[in-house]
Amino acid sequence: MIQIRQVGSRIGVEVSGVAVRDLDDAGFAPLYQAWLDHNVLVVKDQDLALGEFLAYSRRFGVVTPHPSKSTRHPDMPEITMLGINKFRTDGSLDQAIYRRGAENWHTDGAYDAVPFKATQLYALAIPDSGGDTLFASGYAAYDAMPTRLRQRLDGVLGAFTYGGRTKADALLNPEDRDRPPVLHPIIRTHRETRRKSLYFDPGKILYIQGAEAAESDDLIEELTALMIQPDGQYRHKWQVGDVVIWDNRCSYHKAAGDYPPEQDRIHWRTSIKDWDEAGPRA
Ligand SMILES: O=C(O)CCC(=O)C(=O)O
Ligand SMILES: [Fe+2]
Repeated sequence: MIQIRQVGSRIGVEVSGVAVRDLDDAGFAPLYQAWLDHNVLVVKDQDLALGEFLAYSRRFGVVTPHPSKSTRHPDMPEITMLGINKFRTDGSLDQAIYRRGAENWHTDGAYDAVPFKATQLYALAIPDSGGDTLFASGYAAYDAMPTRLRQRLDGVLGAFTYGGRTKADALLNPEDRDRPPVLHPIIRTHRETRRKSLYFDPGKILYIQGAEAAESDDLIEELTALMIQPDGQYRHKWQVGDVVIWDNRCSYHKAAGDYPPEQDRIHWRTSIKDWDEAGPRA
């Protein structure tokens, strides 16, 4: 029996009693709707082969290989592996792999002209302690913006790159660094829900277009301070077999990055774009 329950007051929904690999279109529809309504969808107790995870991910959109080529699965470039090859051959810990996603609250793919619609993870190994993923609602962030700030940023674009102002691009191959910035509206209307959210990523933004440098820095600081609303958060404590998908158009996330490094924390990940990639931004 399928059970759907909300796990956070403004973000997060958990589904149990369903095998995602067996779903037909009618069975998938309530999951997709629950995801749109709650930004983060957790499905418990799955047992998936690589191809099954990819097939389930494709129900949400177009699965796109991630620009970090070194962490792609050798047989299936659409699958990124998180937590693999954490230790270098000399035994030292590779922080870029261990702390991937843990430096900042962020949204995935803001450096692309068409950012990722969604990111999905499947948990294969989970440490005894730590290693949670934190989520926060971009709708709650928009709701918290003072009128003055909403008016200032209405219709305004931000410029984003992979490494942002600090050039944190250790996971990219040298030939993939220094890509030109892309522009996205800071206040974004979600194509499917029609709700407004704050589209922002403090680690990837370079500047606010049309603002003087000092004002741009002030705006970035102000948005960074308000993007995470206490009542807009959900913290996911992983279990092996969890499949979690989040909507990068209207939420932020961050790995806690605090687990014992000698223990395994391994996920498969897919990066999903919108169906109409050539069309308007979702
Ligand atoms: O490992 C995690 O908890 C999330 C990492 C992350 O930011 C991502 O997969 O996009
Ligand atoms: Fe991420």
